[in-house]
Amino acid sequence: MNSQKLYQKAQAYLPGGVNSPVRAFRSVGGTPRFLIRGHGSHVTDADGQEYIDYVNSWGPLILGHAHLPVVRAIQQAAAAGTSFGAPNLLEIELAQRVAQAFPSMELMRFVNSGTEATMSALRLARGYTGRNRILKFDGAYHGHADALLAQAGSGLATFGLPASAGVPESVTQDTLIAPYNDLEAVATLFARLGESIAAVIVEPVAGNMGVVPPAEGFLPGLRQLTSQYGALLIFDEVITGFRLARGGAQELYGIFPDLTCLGKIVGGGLPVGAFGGRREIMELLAPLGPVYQAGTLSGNPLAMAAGMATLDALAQTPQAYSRLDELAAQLVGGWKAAAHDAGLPVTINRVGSMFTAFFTAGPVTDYASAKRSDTAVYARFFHAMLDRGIYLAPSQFEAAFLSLAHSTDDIDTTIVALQEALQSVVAAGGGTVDQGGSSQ
Ligand code: HOZ
Repeated sequence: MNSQKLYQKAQAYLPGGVNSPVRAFRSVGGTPRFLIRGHGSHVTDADGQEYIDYVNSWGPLILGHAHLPVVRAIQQAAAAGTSFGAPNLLEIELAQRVAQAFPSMELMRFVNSGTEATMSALRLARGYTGRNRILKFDGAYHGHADALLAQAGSGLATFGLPASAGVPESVTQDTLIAPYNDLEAVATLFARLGESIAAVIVEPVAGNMGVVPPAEGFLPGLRQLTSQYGALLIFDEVITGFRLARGGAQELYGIFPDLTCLGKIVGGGLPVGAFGGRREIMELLAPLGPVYQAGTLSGNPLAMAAGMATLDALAQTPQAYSRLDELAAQLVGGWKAAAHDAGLPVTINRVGSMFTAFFTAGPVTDYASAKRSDTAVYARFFHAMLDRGIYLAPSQFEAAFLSLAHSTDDIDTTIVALQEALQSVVAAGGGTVDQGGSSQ
């Protein structure tokens, strides 16, 4: 198998053979597929096997793979120079489009990844408020900046402990952790420590513990508490921005943060992040203010061109979001029916075109309930789907994404595969692969 050979070769040069851990299939077992081509809703691996793709590069490819106008825009930009490290025209054009979709982002800065966006937004929030503490939610993932690689210790809503080797306790001690959707825990923390909290950072729809929607009142409650205590509300819309609606989750739920972090779709599949918000906050950023942040490839013309072409194609696609929603509803409906027929307890959380099927009776409302999913069953299911030409995330704790390139035929084919795969999982008596936990 070519993927097998490539995986062996990769391990000679890259730790674990990969450049990002979840790709190594450790939580589902087996050999990661080396993907050599993507077209529309399909990807092809090094063995010539084709798959219907529900990973979509973890979300950016809302138009599908190698969408022609995006490819052309990148080619055209590349021919004019790949990087200047100087102001260029395209960054203004993309910023204008983002500001139109996200009115809360009065000023913004482009960076190269979601990690950079969240890390920089937190620095800015600390600079603006003159406070050190930040609050994040258990199981939420905002990239791999040290302060955000924190996990809860024992007890409710405690100070963060390092979630990775190499992260000093001195960095995570200012990170407070509360369970997602637990407004009471957040209120308790604010009552105790509110004067020292710079910001609450939240995925308005959690996407990195699997998909978990915000409970009724959760986002308004966060907005109210942060305003009351003079802390900033930061929405990490790296996944949800331009995915759930043109204006992201903030448009969908009508709750507007002080700062927003974007990535993925805004770069059209090239490496981009962005953070932005109220003018008076953003004006603290260098060169206007004292909060430092910089990058040679920030505002890179290729990435800006890919982002612009993607946002333009989205804007020109009639009913883009209702079409995505309908396709996703059709797929999830078939998935639920197939799980019911197979007699497997499955809870599917879906918001628009992002969703996760958890192997538990549910409900899944936070990280603790997400972790009740039988991940060994997920591993068997994942491989049963892969064998049938369906490429899902190689981890239970991720989202599946649809693109506008997916067709109703793709959905029908996937539902047939789901029926067979779920039956085969039941016939095999559940899962056998030992799990290593969440794979962010
Ligand atoms: N951080 C991504 C999962 N939420 C995975 C990135 C990747 O492996 O490409």
